[in-house]
Amino acid sequence: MNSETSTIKVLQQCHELGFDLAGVCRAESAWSFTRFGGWLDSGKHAGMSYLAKYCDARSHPDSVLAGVKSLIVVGRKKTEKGEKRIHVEGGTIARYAQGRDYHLSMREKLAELAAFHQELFPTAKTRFVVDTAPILEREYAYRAGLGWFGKNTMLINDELGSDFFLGILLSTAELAPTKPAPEISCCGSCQKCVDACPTGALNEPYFLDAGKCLNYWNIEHRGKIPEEIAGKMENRLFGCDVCQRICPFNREKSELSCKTCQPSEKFHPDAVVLQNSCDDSRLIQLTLDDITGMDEETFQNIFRETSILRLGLDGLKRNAEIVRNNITEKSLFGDHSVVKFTVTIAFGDVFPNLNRVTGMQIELSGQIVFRMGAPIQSLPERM
Ligand code: B12
Ligand code: SF4
Ligand code: SF4
Repeated sequence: MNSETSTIKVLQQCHELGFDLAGVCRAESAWSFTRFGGWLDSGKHAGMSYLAKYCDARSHPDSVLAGVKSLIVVGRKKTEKGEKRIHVEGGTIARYAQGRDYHLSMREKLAELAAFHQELFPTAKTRFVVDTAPILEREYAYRAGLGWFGKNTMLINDELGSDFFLGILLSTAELAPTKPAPEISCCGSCQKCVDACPTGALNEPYFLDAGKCLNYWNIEHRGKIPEEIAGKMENRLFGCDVCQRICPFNREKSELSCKTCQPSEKFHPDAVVLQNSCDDSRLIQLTLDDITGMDEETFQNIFRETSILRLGLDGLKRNAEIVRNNITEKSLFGDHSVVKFTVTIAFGDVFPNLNRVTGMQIELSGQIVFRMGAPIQSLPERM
């Protein structure tokens, strides 16, 4: 069998296994490795030290599988039908985490793909990865033709938008490559995601500053979340979807698996909030109080096989407390925009617990900066 025929057979199998996207690229050095190094050097990886630790390994997929020749890159949409889903009243959960952990479903499908591949190439060595190995997945997904890079750093597919996950089957067999997307980015003059990000994490488009990204803080970070970040979480209990929900490539294409589930306009339209009327029998409804009072056994039972399990009960309780505080403040001071001021004194920052002055009202969850002698002026976002 020649390499073109092998590629066609593998892609057909990907389709049969239920992957929404699939392509093949050669296992060559990552051209965006220098770019990745620059991102690390500027400290944009925040506390994700594992990215720096295994930095060099990302220069070539050989570090993941010795002798690798081809990468079969697959993409799978978030599937929710029939899955357990969790709804927390008052708090939003990023769309990707509302059902079963995608690592599990992707790995199951990739194992089947690997078995099929082994039948085609009995002597080939393979390994599959989903986030679990030092490989620049989005670059190889671009090279295999699955999509292009958005200013929000997501890999975007013209048809599917960015609501899909990536997985890679590495193989020592030689397969003919598919073509990359015609454009490296199709954002053009749009910068909705950059403008909508609540923390300015995308101020340098195409590079995400994880030290400002709410996804990093309320999912990856362990320990206390700084006050200025906590305030910006508003009602986001787990993750943040703003830069994806605002994207025209998702807005027009995304569909809700449950017709009674509508995007919530109450706080933020970024995450899909399930309504009480949702008739899904596998829907688990919780309140913020349920979470703050939860014991470990209940946590394990409810969140088993979800992405939230990895955060742990302490992390989830931390987020629930923050959301509850944010909600309380919001209902105390109404929904109007606040004007922020800075007052400065020579002795450095004081009142670390005060953040915003709203006319005569003071919100208690932020910071005011005082510096001697300077007139009161507008306070730019301090992050
Ligand atoms: C660390 C990490 C994070 C970090 C940092 C994210 C980031 N943007 O860097 C945090 C915790 C914030 C995060 C959040 C999310 N993540 Co994440 N994450 C990763 C992980 C493990 C590594 C990414 C990484 O190396 N980042 C460093 C930057 C510099 O690299 P990069 O974004 O991949 O881009 C490289 C190339 O693709 C290329 N490139 C990228 N853009 C452009 C643009 C141009 C013009 C050019 C020339 C090149 C180029 O150059 C870059 C440097 O080498 C990958 C899995 C993996 N192993 O790749 C998943 C991954 C990127 N995450 C994913 C997802 C789904 C998410 C979330 C949606 C989940 C959520 N709601 O919490 C959010 C999305 C936030 C966002 N806007 O990115 C998916 C993305 C799928 C997709 N369609 O793009 C991945 C691929 C996991 C997977 N297997 O599906 N994530
Ligand atoms: S996930 Fe939220 S905080 Fe992070 S870059 Fe996107 S909009 Fe900004
Ligand atoms: S919102 Fe606009 S700029 Fe951002 S990724 Fe989507 S198309 Fe690109």
